[in-house]
Amino acid sequence: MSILNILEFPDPRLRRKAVSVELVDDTLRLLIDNMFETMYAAPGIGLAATQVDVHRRLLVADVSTEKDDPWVLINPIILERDGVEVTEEGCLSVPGYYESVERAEQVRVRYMDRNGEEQVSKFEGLLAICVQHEIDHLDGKLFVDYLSEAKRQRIRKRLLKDRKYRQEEQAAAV
Ligand code: GNR
Ligand code: NI
Repeated sequence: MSILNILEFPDPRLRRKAVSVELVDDTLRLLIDNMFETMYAAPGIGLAATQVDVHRRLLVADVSTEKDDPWVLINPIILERDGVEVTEEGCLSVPGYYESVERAEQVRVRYMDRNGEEQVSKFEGLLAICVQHEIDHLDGKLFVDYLSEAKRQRIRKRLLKDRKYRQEEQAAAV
């Protein structure tokens, strides 16, 4: 297995809209396994294919403390939303920033599992928040899009500055 590179805001590739998965085969399952390894290593509670520069409608998640409850959602569609909840969200593609985002409290989702079987599940709690956050990624949307323009620009500038600094450090170390 391998750890994949995670794209960071404001990378324009995070804005691409992912296309449906046509075939659930061993090649896709290898990608799924690599996405889990990448998510657990980060560490994060979810990861969308878009974040690893694969523009297919696929996400993985595990919000359990023991990291023993892996979920794979292929071609997810939200059928129903219930309630409203505000959560402090973070994102592996926006490292170091946490902000309040309003989402549905519960979602009913149709998707395919890793065997290509159609499923419908109802999600609640942190998993419901995570699934909505990941589906946003598949549509090219980030949690910073729910913030004010001023806040988003501030985060964008700081991340670009951090990255420039890291690159200079790396260049100096050679
Ligand atoms: O690791 C993550 N934590 C998190 C916390 C609150 C709401 C959403 C998330 S998802 C995030 C991992 C990630 O960036 N997935 O796209
Ligand atoms: Ni994210």
